[in-house]
Amino acid sequence: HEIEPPATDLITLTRHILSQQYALGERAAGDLTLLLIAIQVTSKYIASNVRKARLINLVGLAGAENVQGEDQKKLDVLSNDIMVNALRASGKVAVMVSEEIEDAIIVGGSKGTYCVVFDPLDGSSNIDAGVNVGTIFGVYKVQGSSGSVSDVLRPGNEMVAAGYTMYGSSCNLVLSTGQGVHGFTLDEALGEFILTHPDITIPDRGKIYSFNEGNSLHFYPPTNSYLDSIKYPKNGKPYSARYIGSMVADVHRTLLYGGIFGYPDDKKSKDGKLRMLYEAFPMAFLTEQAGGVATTGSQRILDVIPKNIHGRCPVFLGSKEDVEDLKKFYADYDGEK
Ligand code: P6P
Repeated sequence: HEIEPPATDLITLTRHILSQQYALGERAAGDLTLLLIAIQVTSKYIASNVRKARLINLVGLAGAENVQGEDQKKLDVLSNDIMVNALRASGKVAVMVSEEIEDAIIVGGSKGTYCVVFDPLDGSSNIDAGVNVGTIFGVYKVQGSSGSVSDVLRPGNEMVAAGYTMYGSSCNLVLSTGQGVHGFTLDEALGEFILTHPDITIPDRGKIYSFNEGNSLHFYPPTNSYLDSIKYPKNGKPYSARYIGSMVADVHRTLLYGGIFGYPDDKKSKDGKLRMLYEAFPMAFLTEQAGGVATTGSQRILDVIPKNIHGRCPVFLGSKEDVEDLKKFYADYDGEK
């Protein structure tokens, strides 16, 4: 049995970004390339902290002191600081919005040409249980302003790039710059993200639904009607339920296996739970780039205009046929909302 020779033509994330930018005619290593490389470094650093979190008491609540006598930071606060510092240092960012920070960060005197919105460690409530968590980010190009909140209160359809890094059994970075969706796996020996999932394409229909049915009591009728239609189908097999409770992990599985992920609006949460800028928009961008559909139930997620930087919206995304089925139940509904 022939031993496979080692690959001699590794496509690293850096090389992939450069080749995509060259395809766009940006011969020099442009600003977006350098910004994405900065984001890549933050993912590696966060990955190393998540990996050793339980060993150096980074999980759970802050309180303990570390060797420098600084307050031990919770992993999500640490991840936030890593991203804010790296993005500021890149010199490419005019405005930042983080899930961890109340107000937008305007990078003073910036010549930055991009705005980055991010959740530095989404799903962090799951860390203590060792469940996959992730970083989610979206990128807007600044339209010639010196940087203000209005540069990010824009619909997701104006994003130029989006992605996530999932910290689990391996470290996977999934990225789109508008030319399809590509997945990379961190080779810790090399310290490089290697292209392992080129051109991720979501199946037209799946067999999995991913909702927190613990909220069914509060769901509006169309949500429950849709779920009943796949749990008690008139013909065919019922769908399987998979819900990890960490958006990055649930969306990653949906992109690869197909099906539908939903965090609905309901009587308890009028706008749902997930934040537009750094959860719904980036994941909707990736879903559409992978050939899927992402809706609030009544409109395309990427067309929603956020009123404030931490605004929420309902999220249903995944295989186009599954999401279109759900939209029919919403279209026919004109009851209480
Ligand atoms: P629930 C994690 O806290 C998170 O923000 C997302 O990662 C995840 O999809 C959602 O909330 C889970 O919320 O209410 O089902 O626990």
